[in-house]
Amino acid sequence: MKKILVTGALGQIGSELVPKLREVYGIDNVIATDIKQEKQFWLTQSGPYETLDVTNAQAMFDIAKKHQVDTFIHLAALLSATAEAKPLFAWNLNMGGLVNALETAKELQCQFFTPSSIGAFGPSTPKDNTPQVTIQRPTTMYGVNKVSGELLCDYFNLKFGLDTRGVRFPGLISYVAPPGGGTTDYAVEIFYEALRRGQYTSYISQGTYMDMMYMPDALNAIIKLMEADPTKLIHRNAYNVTAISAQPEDFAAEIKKHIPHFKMNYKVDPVRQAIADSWPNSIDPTAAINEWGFSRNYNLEKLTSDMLEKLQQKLRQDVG
Ligand code: AKB
Repeated sequence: MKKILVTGALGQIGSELVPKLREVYGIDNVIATDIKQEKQFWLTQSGPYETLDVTNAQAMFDIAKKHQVDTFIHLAALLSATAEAKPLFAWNLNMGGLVNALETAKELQCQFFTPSSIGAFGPSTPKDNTPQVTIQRPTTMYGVNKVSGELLCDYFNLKFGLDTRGVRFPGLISYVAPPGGGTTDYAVEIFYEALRRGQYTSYISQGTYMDMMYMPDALNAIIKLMEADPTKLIHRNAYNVTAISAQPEDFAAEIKKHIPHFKMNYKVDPVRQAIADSWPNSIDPTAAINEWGFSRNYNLEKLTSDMLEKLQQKLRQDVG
């Protein structure tokens, strides 16, 4: 990775991945792109930035060529709940953007990364310790996009020799940029509401397990996979990765250790609950561990204390 283009750079992952990549590979070697033009985003001022609608294939190619990139990190996509509300729009954006990104990467012979998700699994997938290779019959538009994306990345690798790599991310927890439109977003909102109001109403019911991961572990996973020896990669698109399997009350109990008066309420949203119910309780990351040394640093306890500390600082700065 010498010159890297990132799409969806102002989203939840991009907002932290771009600064991290700039730290490792140099500010001028990371081209951040996003459909948003707003000047107030600090990322647009802190290094190379281009406005890009990923459904515009020519514009994407022109930007990538202009900056002579050798690595393409394609993050722009709608998350599960939004995709379910606007399925056709989601198909066009998620798949159209991905095809354009793969074509650009092919023309310019770039290394390629795009995230898949636990959403690539469905109700007929084994629920516990879900294997790397298993039944993938998702019942959501997001899941259909993710499985299609995994297959498309495999196709570009097999057919054109493109160096495609990906992971199936669980719910990502972070304090820099909010996720927006996901099913696992409750696991981020709970921290904001715990600090602001001392209580949170969860739209996911008690007893619903899903995989989660703290953002620093997710960023390390992307960089480690992209730096991995290609001859070792058998399951390129995409690797199961996870750090925590938790239900809403596990987060509440952990937060209570820091904020004893914290109170959790439940008002289940049937749409997001149905999506969560169709996903695994926990996935098995053994292939990622064996093939490129995936590891996680944050369990629920460590994540919770770091998240509360960093978010409190952020909220104080926002007020001040
Ligand atoms: C979502 O909830 O849609 C995402 C995901 C697990 O892919 N966070």
